[in-house]
Amino acid sequence: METALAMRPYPGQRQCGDQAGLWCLGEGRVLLALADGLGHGAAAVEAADAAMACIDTAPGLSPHLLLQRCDDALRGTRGAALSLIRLDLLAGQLEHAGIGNVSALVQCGAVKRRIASVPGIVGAGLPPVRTDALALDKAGVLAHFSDGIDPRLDLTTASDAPLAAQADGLVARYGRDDDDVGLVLLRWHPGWPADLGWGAP
Ligand SMILES: [Mn+2]
Repeated sequence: METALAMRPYPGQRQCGDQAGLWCLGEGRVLLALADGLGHGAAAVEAADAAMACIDTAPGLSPHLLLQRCDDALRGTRGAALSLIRLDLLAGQLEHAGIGNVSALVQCGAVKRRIASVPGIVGAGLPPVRTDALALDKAGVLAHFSDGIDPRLDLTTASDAPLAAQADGLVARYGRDDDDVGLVLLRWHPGWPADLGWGAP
């Protein structure tokens, strides 16, 4: 498994109001989080940081429960869009729950799946949360991104180049210049997760 992160702040800002996190939970389970603080600048950064700090207290909870905890933790902030993806690499499964304009794209061979979030704002009272589940193939790539990225991004060219270079290239090509931009790429290979020493007992 490889990951790469590419963030770009709103023009003129020093900090990016999009924040990403990755937690390795053991036994081949990984949690990815992407938060987009509303607007941009310091208040957006504060909201996105609050989401990451909240998740960090209990990253092993389900995406649904984490959204509820973050909704409480972000009261008093401007609020954020937040997408949570939990991968179980031993079981070959993905679980997602998200609120607001943060989404994901999974590509396994010719199969391409978009994972959308429910409209709303974390910190302003959650709408009904939907959890999506997806079976993962043995090799593929996942992009997790804010609305600072054009959702029509194409991962088919993301094949052999180093993942960090691909992330930078996707931001350059699909990033909007009137918003914070946040993109995480995660790629897994045949033989995973045994090549990480995560093989089933
Ligand atoms: Mn945004």
